[in-house]
Amino acid sequence: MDSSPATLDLDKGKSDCGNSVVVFDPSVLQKQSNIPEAFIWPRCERPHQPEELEVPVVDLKGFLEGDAASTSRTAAAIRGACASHGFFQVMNHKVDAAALHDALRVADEFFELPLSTKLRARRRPGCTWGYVGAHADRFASMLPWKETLSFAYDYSGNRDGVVDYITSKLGEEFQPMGRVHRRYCAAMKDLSLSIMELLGISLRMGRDYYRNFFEDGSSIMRCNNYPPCQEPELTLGTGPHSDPTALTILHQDQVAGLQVFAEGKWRSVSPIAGALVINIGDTFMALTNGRYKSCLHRAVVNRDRRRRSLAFFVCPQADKVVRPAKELLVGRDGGGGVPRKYPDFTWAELLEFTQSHYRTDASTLQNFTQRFLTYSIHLSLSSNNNSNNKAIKTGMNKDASQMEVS
Ligand SMILES: O=C(O)CCC(=O)C(=O)O
Repeated sequence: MDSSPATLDLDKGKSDCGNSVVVFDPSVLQKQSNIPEAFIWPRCERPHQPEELEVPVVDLKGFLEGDAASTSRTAAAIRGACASHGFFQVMNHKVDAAALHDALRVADEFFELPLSTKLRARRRPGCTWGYVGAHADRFASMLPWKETLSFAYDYSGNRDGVVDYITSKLGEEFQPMGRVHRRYCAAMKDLSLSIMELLGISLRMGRDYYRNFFEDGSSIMRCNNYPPCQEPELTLGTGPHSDPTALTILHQDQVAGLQVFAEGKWRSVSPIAGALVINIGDTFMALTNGRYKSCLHRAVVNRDRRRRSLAFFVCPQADKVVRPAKELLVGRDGGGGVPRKYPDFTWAELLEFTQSHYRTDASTLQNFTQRFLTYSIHLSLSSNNNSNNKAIKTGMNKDASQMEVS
């Protein structure tokens, strides 16, 4: 029985931090009879067969064709799902089937490359983009059984950013892969802005409110590859987390694996051919002052079949201030009585927090809020001597006093 990690020293014997790291090379790992210790999760986190989560499968046809009755039914279904767990599926979304199919195909082609080629795109310390095997560059235990490739997609800037990124890392011969991802991301951008319209209607904010907020955003595309695992009952493909971003559009292949923690239990969200899974992230939860929920989710792996998913994470422009509309802070009696749950923040600040502090989980936004409160109290104490500090510049002192931390 060999349970030692398959290790490989990168860059002449060292990883970026100077240590040897676990390298996620499925062709090596799958030959071992047991998975390495670093991939074994604590008993309480391990997967089991869950019940199915009831998520609405929303038909977007009527909404996209301007049918008012269908739009209000769709908005009502979304409102119910977002207020309870934040997950729903959409069909008839007008994303071309070929774009969906091709994006999974080129992701497969990438993950089938030799490890040394994939590592040309490896994520650099402090960077969000690149190729990562099992997050072994950041963590040493409870590693996920997956490899990922992530890159940015700018909503208003350089159209060719995706192609440029991919070819700059992997070489000019990867242009076709870059073009397929560029087309997929453009389709996801359009869909995300349509969903922002529906979210605006569902919150009675009007269809343009969130569309306008996100239309100059910069989103993140992540391709996930979960190879078959010889001991799937001991590990996870993606650990429990909530998305710090605003909205996620997930294209999962037909292999089940996504689970959501709702009503106190893990429940599965099975793939439906042609449908895309949508979920609310922490940033949108903050924009609604907690009315719409960002929920813990994870992915499990299985013994026989590999699973792939494409996660498109919708983010606001980095410096835009995330703050709930005043209409969402009106109390039942029509007064402004609803306390703020989170501070004003920018996406850049939340991203920095998630990269340098925690694996994101159900408490990320709460911990981030707590840190902001501590920071602003500290700065307000010292502001007598220094009136030009960051807390004052960003308005945090004022907002901290309006917040409720549960
Ligand atoms: O693969 C999945 O089903 C979930 C992926 C996910 O949650 C992520 O990439 O953050």
